[in-house]
Amino acid sequence: MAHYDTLSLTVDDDRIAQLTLDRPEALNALNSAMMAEFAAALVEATQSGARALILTGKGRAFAAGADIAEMRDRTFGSMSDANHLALWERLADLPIPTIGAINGFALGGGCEIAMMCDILIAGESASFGLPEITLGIIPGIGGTQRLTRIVGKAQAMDLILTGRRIDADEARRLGLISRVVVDGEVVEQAQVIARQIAGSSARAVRAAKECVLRADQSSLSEGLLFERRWFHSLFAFDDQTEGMTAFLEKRPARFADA
Ligand code: CO8
Repeated sequence: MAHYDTLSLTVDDDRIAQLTLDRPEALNALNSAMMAEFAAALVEATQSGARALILTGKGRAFAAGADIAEMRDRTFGSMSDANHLALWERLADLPIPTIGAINGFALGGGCEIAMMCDILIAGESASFGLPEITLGIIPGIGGTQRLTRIVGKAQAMDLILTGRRIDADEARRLGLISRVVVDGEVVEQAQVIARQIAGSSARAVRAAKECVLRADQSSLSEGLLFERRWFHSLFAFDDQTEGMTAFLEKRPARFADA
């Protein structure tokens, strides 16, 4: 694994990658150096053959948003000319499942990155919010779009226009996250989920992820056709025969590496 200054990347024997944002002194505020390393680490994790990626933060935050100290003196030119921030979006495009393990504050850009994950779980004392409005800006890496799709217009307007923070329970009630777990066990629980996923057919996992994501981007009829085509396609691979034979023979399935 390469050395990174603002984050760490590990891949264990079960091929679970863990990317940990590591600027705890600034509550893992997201700066340019971290964005470049983040994009590089996603490539490295994918190329390592990882079957799932856990994303978390070191210390008492997942990430408290974009680095305000770095951002304060930016201009329209410096932001738009370099299409600043575009690299964060790479997370949403990752082919393998991503699990956000939210261990504390997930605010602003931190909340936006969290929403790019496929599965989101959080510790009891985690908190979420898009407080950009209080800084004279708006969310810039998908917050207005993803939050609205996830929780609907009424809740998204409430959160984005007020900038208020919500706790993990409210986030779960709104459908922003799927599970609340004991503080201190967030990464462990994410690993349990990742191992479950890694034990399934990699092709079926990829198909399922693509189909669910398609629901946001297509009409129902197009999405249903996309799903059916993927469903048919999976019968072209040995994993389908193995999975069904294993069930009938009452033994665990042994799926081939994809
Ligand atoms: N940027 C820079 N430094 C930060 C940030 C931040 N976003 N958040 C916290 N820090 C620093 C603090 O300045 C402080 O540093 P120091 O010890 O040197 O003074 C250290 O982290 C600890 O923070 P606090 O002392 O404030 O800790 P508290 O427990 O009192 O408060 C809070 C924690 C509530 C999380 C508070 O730090 C806070 O409100 N932080 C800012 C949250 C925020 O407004 N986030 C939105 C930023 S804007 C944004 O994300 C734009 C998104 C669009 C682009 C996305 C690009 C990635």
